[in-house]
Parts: sequence; structure tokens; C-alpha cells
Amino acid sequence: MKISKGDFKAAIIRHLHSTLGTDENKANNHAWWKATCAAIQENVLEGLRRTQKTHYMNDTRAVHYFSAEFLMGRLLSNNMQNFGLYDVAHGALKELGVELADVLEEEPDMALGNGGLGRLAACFIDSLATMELPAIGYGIHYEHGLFRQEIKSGAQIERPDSWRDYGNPWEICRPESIQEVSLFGYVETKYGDNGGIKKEWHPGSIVKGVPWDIPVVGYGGKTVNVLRLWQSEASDYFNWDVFNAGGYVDAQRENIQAETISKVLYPNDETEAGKELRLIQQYFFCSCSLKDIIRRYKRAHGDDWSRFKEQVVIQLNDTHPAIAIPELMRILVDRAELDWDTAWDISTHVFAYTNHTLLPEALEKWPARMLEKILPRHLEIIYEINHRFMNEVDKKWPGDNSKKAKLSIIEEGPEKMVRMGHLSVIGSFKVNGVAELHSRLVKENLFPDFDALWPDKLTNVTNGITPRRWLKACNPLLSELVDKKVGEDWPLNLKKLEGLAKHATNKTFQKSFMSVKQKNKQLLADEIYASTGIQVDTNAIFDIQIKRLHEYKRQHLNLLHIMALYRRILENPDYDMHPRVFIFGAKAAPGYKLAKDIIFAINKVADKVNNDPRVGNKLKVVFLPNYRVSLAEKMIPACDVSEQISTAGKEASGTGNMKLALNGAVTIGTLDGANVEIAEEVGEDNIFIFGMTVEDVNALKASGYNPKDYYYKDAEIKAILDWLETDYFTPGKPGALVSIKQSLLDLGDPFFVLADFRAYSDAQIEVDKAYRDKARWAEMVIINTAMMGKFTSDRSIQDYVDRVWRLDSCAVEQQK
Ligand code: 26Y
Repeated sequence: MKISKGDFKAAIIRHLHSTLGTDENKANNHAWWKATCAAIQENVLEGLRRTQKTHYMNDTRAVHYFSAEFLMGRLLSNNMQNFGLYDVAHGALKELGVELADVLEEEPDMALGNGGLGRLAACFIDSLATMELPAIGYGIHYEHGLFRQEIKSGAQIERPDSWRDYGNPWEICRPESIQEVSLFGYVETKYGDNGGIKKEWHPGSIVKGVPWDIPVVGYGGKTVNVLRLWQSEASDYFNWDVFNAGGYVDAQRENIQAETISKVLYPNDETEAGKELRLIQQYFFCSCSLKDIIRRYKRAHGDDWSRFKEQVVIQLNDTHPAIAIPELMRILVDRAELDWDTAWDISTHVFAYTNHTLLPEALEKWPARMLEKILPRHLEIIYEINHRFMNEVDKKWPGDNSKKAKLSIIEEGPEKMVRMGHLSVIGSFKVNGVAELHSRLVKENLFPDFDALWPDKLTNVTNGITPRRWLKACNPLLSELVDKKVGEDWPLNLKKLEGLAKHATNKTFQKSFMSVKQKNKQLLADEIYASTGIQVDTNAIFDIQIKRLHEYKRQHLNLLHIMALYRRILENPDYDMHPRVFIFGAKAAPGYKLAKDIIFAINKVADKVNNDPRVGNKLKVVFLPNYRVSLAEKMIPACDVSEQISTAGKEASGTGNMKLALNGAVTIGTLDGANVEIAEEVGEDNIFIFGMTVEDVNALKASGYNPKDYYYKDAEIKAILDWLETDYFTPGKPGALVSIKQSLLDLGDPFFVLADFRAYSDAQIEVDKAYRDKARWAEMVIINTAMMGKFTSDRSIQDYVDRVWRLDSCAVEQQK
């Protein structure tokens, strides 16, 4: 289905007139954006209709991706690319006197996620649609996505995100598929005539789940799947008695409570807060989604449950949707009246679970008391699952109570806790980690006894990223160059990039490649100037660290090294280094004090360094506010050096590492997460690996790590940490940056920043040397792009299909 520029132009004008009620003369960029979206949406909806019809007619097995987060970013550019309409739209708007680039900037990011886990979900649904796999994403229609970050006097301020304030042109409300969700109340035990017992949950409150569908267009525009997001509303079980008795205000209050459920995305990642509303959010979307799946199944199979596990597979994106396991059991046992064993057999063939973290503070646990109050029947079911599982453990390790305590879903203690990770492993047929190293550590350290019990359950699927967004769309200059060298089908077959490798030492190709990089650096320099007023030299090395702010990701290691360079320059004005611009993007969880302190410190050091005439152009530090998907798309193509410096064993995978390398950045990194596999692909000559390995970290911990040893033995480390205590960076406010020093010296440096500092600094000297050899650097850059084929999310999805989902693709019939 090809659309001409003329037809597209007519469609835009038609929507300006009849959808938006304006015209070509009055329209501002926002109106042009909406009209362009509406014109594209015509194609999207046609594709959606065909896809749904095809899947229905073929009664396909489908994967249901349950995730509390989908970090989609902007959709217009992506949807145009995927329909092959980008150039058509560009030309049509041009003839209307409108710049497509300006129109694209009108779109607010759809930021319904925190970071890696949410963006992974977005890349995965892109690949699923591209690979023509029957799939549906299920999540929450948050009214407010991740907060907008402002920087005031160096400190992070959070402002509400309002992505749908002026209407979202992509989403479609489906009132015909509204679901109702029960909460609170009590469980009644009923004794039947035949001696059997039946449980009946009498909920204390009911809320409505309203589905909003976001179409997900595959590359090539053949399959259009959906992301179905649930919005909470007061149910029609409105308390009319109270209302009629004159309690209008009280009745309204019920309304507001129901709507609170999908109001806002929790901004913490990797720190479990144990908040009641969060549990309600999780149950809310799982319950709606399961009912939706079952409604669809029953339409084809009636009350015959025997084929359910053949038709349905549900992937749990971390434990956030783990409550779906007892919910499905409740539906099967209490509602469908299947016996427990039949229900459990279905359930454990339907769920699979992905683990994204080993950090103890990120592992979800809910107080049993909280579950009892909100979901009393689910707690009973969890106890029953656990009881039966404990019997299984006893068969494997007879009489071993310590094994039972270790494996139990219930953690005993002053407050009984429900371990959602254990529930997920027990209730799933497959469990995967997200990179080779991480999956090994899941087996060896997190779930070793589960691995002994079920040797085939734990597996690996290394993460990936969609090359459509993360190269083709975000880096048009490089894409064009790549097209010419290896052909145009690399977005569907990323291994094709390997064809670049043979040109890595070719002078002409090096020149073209590096001139693209230079142009992308200029674009980012303009962006930096516009948003911070800082002028940067594009001949400098662009050194970028972009990710959520976390101690384990060690932005403060980067900062200490920047301070070391600054100090070296002050001590020796001839200090020999190639000019470098250190660029950061990071949001801190609002309640994470030290993370916010690190952002503040980066900004304060930046102020000083950038305005010190003794430094000149050698060193610049930039903190770009409000890091998000659309900003990442501007930063990544311009990067020379990619900072991936987490403490070994802590970063499950990382995916920014893949995006940066794909766009021709060279990594400086630890042997952590997917860095290990990136190093395997590019070879050790084309990456700067430094610092302790997982084994080194464990050994140092075992021998008793004392960060003060490094402080007293390394004069530079001492000088930098002491510097933080003065008012040098915060004039008139000595001690404003002291919390960082304290965490490193007095609180034991839990992420081994000081232990790795010297190795990091040495590796940075190697980076500097390598960059100065222009030909050598260009070769490294090209090899990095060439060898990223493994990290397409299409490969990840194929691994899931082969190792977990057993799913067939389904060609959608196209318009003639
Ligand atoms: C429990 C709750 C507070 C919570 C909320 C969000 C816990 C964790 C998260 C998010 C975790 C996350 O984003 N993990 C990242 O997943 C990526 C995709 O697999 C990995 O690449 C990355 O290493 C990992 O930190």
C-alpha cells in the first residue's frame, strides 16, 4: 500500500479541517502534528483491523507481555518509518510550508516507565510486531508518566508529566471491553452437601478498568499489534444509597479513590517501597488483563479450558505482575470450578518470568498483612501454593527445614512477608535472566536451590534493542551511509552490519563515517547550548553517561575522575589530554537522597570547571536536564565514549550500552551485564574494559574491604575527597557535597568506587591515547557499529520464541 505525496497532503489538510477544526493558515505546529498523526493513523487502523481479523480467523497462540512499565517515547516518527512514509510525509509537509522536524518536536514522550525495564518492553513489542508474531502488551494507563526533571541551582526538581494534556492522537478507548476489578473485603468458606468446601470472596470495593489501545506498528507496516493499557475509574456500583441520602460529597470521594489507582507511575526503580497503592496498581492491571484474555479465549473455545495453555502464554516483566499467578488460580478454582491440580497444571504452563535485578533492595516482598487486607483470597491461595510446594521440597530434601525456610514463598520474621520472586519461579515454567553473566548469577546466587530442584527452568535471554528506533530513526545520516555499504535491509537483519567491518581500515570510509559523527556532534552541541547555555567544542571527545542515577551505576566514579582531571590541569597547566566534554543525563528517584546529591555535585563541579579560564576548552561538564527517550535519540548518535561503569555483578544487562555502541561509540566499561557480550562481539582491542570482576569483588568483600586503605594510599583520591568537603564548588556553603565523601569513607563504599578508581583513571588515559590516533579510533568506531548485530531485540524475541514461548508467526493478509 503506497501513498503518494499528493494523497498524503490531502489527508493532512482533511484532518486539519474535519478532525481539528482549523485550516492551513491558522494551524500552528501542534495542529500540524495532530493532523499528521491522524493521517498516519488511517494506515495504522487499517493495519490493526487486518491483523486482528487474521489472528482471530487463525485462532493463533499469542504471547501476552505483562509489564507495569512501557517506555514508548514518541510514536509519530516511528510509525511513519515503519510504514515507509517518512519521506512522503516530509515532502508533503514541505509543500505545505511546514518543517517535519518541528512537527515531530511537538509530540510529548509517552514516558510510562522508569528506565531499562520499561524501555525493553517497548523494544520487545516493536520486534514482536515486526516479526509478525501474535502478541499483546498489557500495562497501566498512567495519567502521569515519569516526572519531568528541572534543574534549579544545580538540584533536581520534579514536576508532573502530562503526556495527554491536549489529547493523545494514537490511543483508542475501548469501552466495550471494560472490566471490573474487586478489592478488599473478606472470604467466606461454604460447605457443600458432598463435604467439599468452596471459597467465596466478598469484595469490599469494585473498580472499573477502561482499556486504551495503542497500536504497535511493525517495520514494513504489515502486522499492527496492540498495547492495551488500563485506566481505573469508579465502577457503576456507585453507592447510590449514600448519594440519595444527601451524601453526594462522600459518593464523589469513592470516585476519586478509584481513579487514583492509575494516576501516577511510581518513580522508584530498583528500590522496593512496599506501598499499598503500588500493590493495588499491580493487581488492577493483572486482573483486567487476565479477564480480557479469558474473554477472548472463551469467544473461541467456550467453557472448555483444555486448550487454554496451548493458546496463551504470559510473560511477566519482573515480579511486578506476579500477582497474576494467584489471580489465574482463583479464576480457575473458585470461578471455573476446576480442581486444584488441573488449575495448577494450566497456570504453570502459561506463565514465564523474567528477572531483571539481583539487588536485594529491588526484590519485591509484600507484608502478608497487606495482602490479607487488599486481596484476602489471594493470600489464601498463595499459602496453598506454598504448602504444596513445601511438600515437594520435602521429597527432594527430606526433613531439611533450612532448605524449606530458604525456598518458602513466605519469609518469617517480625513481619511475615510474601516473596514475589519465589512465587514467580514456582508459578512459571521458565525463568530467565537478561544477559549471560546475569543469568549465571541468578542461578548461582539468587535461586540456587530452585535451580537444583528444576534444572531446566532457569535460562538466559540476552536483552536487545530495536535498530529501527535506535539507528534508523535516530541517526539518519549514519543509516544512509550504512544503506550504501550493506544494503537497506539491515533494520530487519542486523547481522548485515558485519559487512561494514571489511571497510574499517579504509581511509575513505573512515572519513565518511567520522564526518557523520562530527555532524551528529554538532547537532548535540546546538542542543546543549539551547538547553544549558554551555558552549562545547565538537573536536573534543564527547563522553556520555546516560541512565537512571544509582550508586551501583557509579556516576560518582565518573565525577571523581572528572575532578581528578580538573585537579591535574590546575596543578599542571600543560597537562596533556585531548579536550573532552563529559555529558550526563540522569533522573534520581525523588526519595533517593544520595542520588540527588550526586546530581547536585555534578552540576556544581560543572559550574566551576566550565567557568575556570585555566581550564579553557580542555574540560567541559554538561548535565542535560530531563533525560528521556526523545533526548536519548539526540545524544546517542553524537557519542564518542560510552560510560558503562557499574560495579561488576550489579547491572543485570544494560541496554544503553548496546544503543551507544551501535551508533559508533566506544565503550569504557566493567565486565558487567551485557558489556561482557559486547566485548566478545567487538573484541578486546575495540573496547576499554577495566576494574574488578565479579570474582574480584567477592574476594575483596570476603577479605574485608576498607575504602580508607585507598584513601590513605592514593594521594589523588584523598585530595579529591577532601576537596568535596571544602566550599570550593559551593562557595559559601562548605560541606554541601560531603554526603558523597561520607558514603565512600564512613558508610563503607558499598559499590567499590574507590577500589576501582585507579583502574578507571588508567583506562581513561588509554581512551585518550586511542582517540588521538585518528585512524585507529575510526577503525574502533566502525567495528563497534559493525559487530552489534547480536543485540537487535529481534534476536532476543527469537530466543524467547525458541526457548520459552514456542510461538508461530502469522502473516497478515495485505491490501492488494
Ligand atoms: C520494585 C520496584 C521499585 C521496581 C521498579 C522498577 C524495581 C525495579 C524496577 C526497574 C528495574 C530495571 O529497569 N532494571 C533494568 O532492566 C533492564 C532491562 O532488562 C536491564 O538492562 C538493566 O540492567 C536493569 O537494571
